[in-house]
Amino acid sequence: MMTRRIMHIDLDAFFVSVEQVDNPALKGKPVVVGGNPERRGVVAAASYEARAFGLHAGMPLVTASRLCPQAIFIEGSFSKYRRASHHFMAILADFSPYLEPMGLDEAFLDVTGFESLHGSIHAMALKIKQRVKDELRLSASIGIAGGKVVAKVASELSKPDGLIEVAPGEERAFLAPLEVAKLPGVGRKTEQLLKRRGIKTIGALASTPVATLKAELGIYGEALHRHANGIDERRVLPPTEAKSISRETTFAEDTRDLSRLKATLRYLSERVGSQLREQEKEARCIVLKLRYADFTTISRSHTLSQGASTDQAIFEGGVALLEKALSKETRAVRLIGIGVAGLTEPARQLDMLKPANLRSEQLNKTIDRIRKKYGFRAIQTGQTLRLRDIFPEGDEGYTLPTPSLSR
Ligand code: TTP
Ligand code: MG
Repeated sequence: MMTRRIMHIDLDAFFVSVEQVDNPALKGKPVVVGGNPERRGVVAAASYEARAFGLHAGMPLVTASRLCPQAIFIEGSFSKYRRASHHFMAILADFSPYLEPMGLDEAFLDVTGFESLHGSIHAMALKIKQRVKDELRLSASIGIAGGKVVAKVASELSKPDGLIEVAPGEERAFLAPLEVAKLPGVGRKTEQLLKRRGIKTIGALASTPVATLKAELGIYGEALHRHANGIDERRVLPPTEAKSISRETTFAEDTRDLSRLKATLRYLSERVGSQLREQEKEARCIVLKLRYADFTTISRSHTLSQGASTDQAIFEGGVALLEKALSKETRAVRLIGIGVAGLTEPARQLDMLKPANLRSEQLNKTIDRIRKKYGFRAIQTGQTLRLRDIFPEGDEGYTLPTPSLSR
C-alpha cells in the first residue's frame, strides 16, 4: 500500500494580508482587522508586525490599541475575504480532487501518490505556494505528513511563508518536543489539566498511559493519545453542507433599548434568512444568543413545528426569545446574535400553500434577487432602517463591528 501523504495549507495573516494587497502602504506595519477600537469588538486578524506586540485574534480591540498604539485598525470586508478564499480553494482543487476546506484560509489535501506528477510532494507544495503568490499575492504555509494532525502542526510551525515535511514514520518524534498546546484539540482547559498532571510536551502526552487520559478526559482522551503519537487515520473529506447559520454583533454601547435590539435582530435575521435561502434550505430551530454587560452569555432556542426560511419567521422566533429572556433581566446587552439550525431540504407542506405564507415566501425571493443585483442595502425594511444611526454602511450591508463573528 502506498504511504498516505496529507498536506495542510494555511494562508498567513489572511484578512490582514488581503488588506495589504489592496493597500500596499499597509505592508510591513502593525495592522489589525476587526474594526475601530472605539467601537469595541475583538481582533479578527493581526499582522505579524502587530503580533510582535502581543496582539492576537480574539483580543479585545481596546487591549490591542493599548499594547500597540501605533497599530492601524481596519474594519475589514468579509465579501473580499470570501472572494480570495474561493480563488485559493480553486487553486488547491487544481492540484488534487481530495480537498477538505477547513475555513476560509485553510484546507487539507490528500496528495498520496501525487509525487509522480510533480517530482516530489515537496516540489508540489512549492508549486502551490507559487501559484497562490502569483495569483493572489498571498503567502501560504504548508505542512506535509502521514495524517491530518501532524500536517496541521507542521504548517503552523512553519509560519510564515513556510514549508515543513515530516518524513513517513517520523511523526511521533516530530511532535515530541512541542508544548501540548500545539496539538489541535488541546484548548486552554485541557492544557491546564495536563500541566497539573506534569504533562507539558506532546511527547509526555504520548507516553502517558491511555487509561489515565481516558479517566481524565473520557473518549476524547483516547483520540488525544493517538494524535500525540502521530497516529491519525481520519480521511480528507469533501465539504459537507453547513448545519447551522448564524450572525451576531457587538453593540458600541451596552443597551437595554428594546427597539434598537429588535432592529438589530431584524437585520441579522435578514442576513441569516438570505443565506438560508441561498442554500435552498429550511430551518427547524431558531437560536438567540445574548451576551450581557458582564460577559455572561446565554443561548435560547425555539423549535418550529415545521421548517421555515423567511426573514419574518426567523425574526419572529428571535423576538419571542428575546422578550422572554429580557422579561426578568436587569443587565444591559452587549452582543446579540440569531441563528438557525436543524437545516433540512424544503418540504412542500400544505401550510406553505396558505396565501399569507406563500406571499411571504415570494416576497423574500424577490428581495433576495434584487439584493443579489444591487447589494444588500437596495431594500430595507422599516426596522433595519433604524440601524443607520448605529452602524456605518458598507457596500454589502451594514458593517458589523465584529466581522469575524458575523460569518
Ligand atoms: P487563522 O488562519 O487562524 O489566522 P491568520 O490567517 O490571520 O494568521 P496565521 O498566519 O497564523 O494563519 O485565521 C484565518 C482568518 O480567519 C484570519 O485572518 C481572520 C479570521 N479569524 C477570525 O475572524 N477570528 C478568529 O478568532 C480567528 C482565529 C481567525
Ligand atoms: Mg491563516
